Amino acid sequence: MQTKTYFPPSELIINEDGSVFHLHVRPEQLADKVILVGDPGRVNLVASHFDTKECDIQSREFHTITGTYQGKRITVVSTGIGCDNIDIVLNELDALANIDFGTREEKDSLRQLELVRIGTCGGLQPYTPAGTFICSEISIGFDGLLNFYEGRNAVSDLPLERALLNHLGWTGNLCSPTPYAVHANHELVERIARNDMVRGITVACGGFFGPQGRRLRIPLADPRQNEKIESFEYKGQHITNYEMESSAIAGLSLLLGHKATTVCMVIANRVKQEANTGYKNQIDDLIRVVLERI
Ligand code: R1P
Ligand code: URA
Repeated sequence: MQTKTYFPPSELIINEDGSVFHLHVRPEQLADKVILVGDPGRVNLVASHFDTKECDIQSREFHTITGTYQGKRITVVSTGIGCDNIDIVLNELDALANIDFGTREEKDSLRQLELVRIGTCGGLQPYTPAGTFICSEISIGFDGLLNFYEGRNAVSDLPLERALLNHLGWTGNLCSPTPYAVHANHELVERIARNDMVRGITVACGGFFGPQGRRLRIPLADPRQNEKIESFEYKGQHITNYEMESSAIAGLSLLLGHKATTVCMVIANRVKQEANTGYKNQIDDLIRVVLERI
């Protein structure tokens, strides 16, 4: 008989109240449908549409509310900014679903979560002006997170990674960490994006400025980065947007067996050099669409 893996207290940290270390959520408080947002303030906006609420938990940048929307039980969690936080949120959500907190052993059967990130992004094509909703069919991580996990190559689109690196002509420091390309869950993309969202390739960066080709006072290692990103084409698809979390969400979900995709509203178009700072009301439209379709 196969022995089950035991996860000791140093590896899976459980708080005294039975909640997981960073999120402070207990296993019974997690729904199968999960909406991830960056801004902790956006959690209240999502939950303002809920018909019922069963918990409201705040811990650091992680704000979690579980409730129901038209009969669907949904958890909304904020991740803060960046893929480093996604490593925490995805691993802790999966632990809540798939590890028995009493025995500290993996459960016998997989509980699959459905994860949809609702975020903001920078548009990289003339057809993605401010206000556009973009669904990430593929995410390319410039953040390096997935490189630390076994199986990284098995879940990645290696030919796409190679084609992009050739197109960028990057070597040395610019290739460290190596970019990884991962696909969102196809069924979820079809259900969430339908025919009214732009679908595309999203690049998730390890920063908002230099890594997204924004030059303020520090010159960039590759001043032509965005020009090259915008002109890249692979199997008829283009890179549509920059944000900072979708690659880690798609990659870790593939490794853990969950369904995931990211939808973002464009708040700055890099080609047109325009930004919309009054987007906070408009993102509610995207929230409503996702709540209907999740
Ligand atoms: C940067 O301003 C932040 O906005 C985007 C980026 O991914 C990054 O987190 O997403 P959110 O609006 O979800 O935070
Ligand atoms: N979020 C990003 O990461 N980049 C942008 O340009 C806008 C929002």
